Amino acid sequence: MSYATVDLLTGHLEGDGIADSSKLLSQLANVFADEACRAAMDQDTIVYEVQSQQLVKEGEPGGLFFGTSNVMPGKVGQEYFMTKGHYHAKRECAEYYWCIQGKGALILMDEAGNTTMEPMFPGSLHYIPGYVAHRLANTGDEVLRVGACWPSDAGHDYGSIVETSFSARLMDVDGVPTLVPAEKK
Ligand code: PAN
Ligand code: ZN
Repeated sequence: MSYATVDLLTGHLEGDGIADSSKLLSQLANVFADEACRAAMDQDTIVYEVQSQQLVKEGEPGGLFFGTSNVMPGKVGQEYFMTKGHYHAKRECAEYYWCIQGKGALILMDEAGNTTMEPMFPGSLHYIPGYVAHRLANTGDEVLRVGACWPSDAGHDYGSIVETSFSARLMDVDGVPTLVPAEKK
């Protein structure tokens, strides 16, 4: 038996098997369109944090992981703070996301390179099918808190995103979150 709690208002996890990690601006080189702007900002700024309960080994088939991601409010130039984004290493693995608090967008890209977004608001539920890369962006002025559940053998493929990047970026265009075609890598 394991014992853990999830705070229903914030998604904060506490108890057995919980791992915490955070991503600082210093760890996100070349993730945002305006790399010069990112490099000029305070490198200790937290962009996002992830908590997850992993009760089986990563890679073990049949299990599930449960997590909460907190994406901070902020922008690099006109681009909203966001997660690195990934495909699952085991491409067919799907995932659920649900928004707990804040305002943002789930950015999705299929393997043909079509990028779309789904607005996120408290209570919004998002099914991410297999073969679809996913990334969270915070378009509001408070923390975006998102719950997630994914297979323990899904894994994360960040390399494909580094190579080709998402085909569109979520930018603040006159105050409106807008998907803007990305410059080709
Ligand atoms: C999430 C993500 C989390 C952080 O738990 O891993 O939001 O985003 P990156 O992994 O892209 O940095 C998930 O999608 N797991 O599969
Ligand atoms: Zn995922």
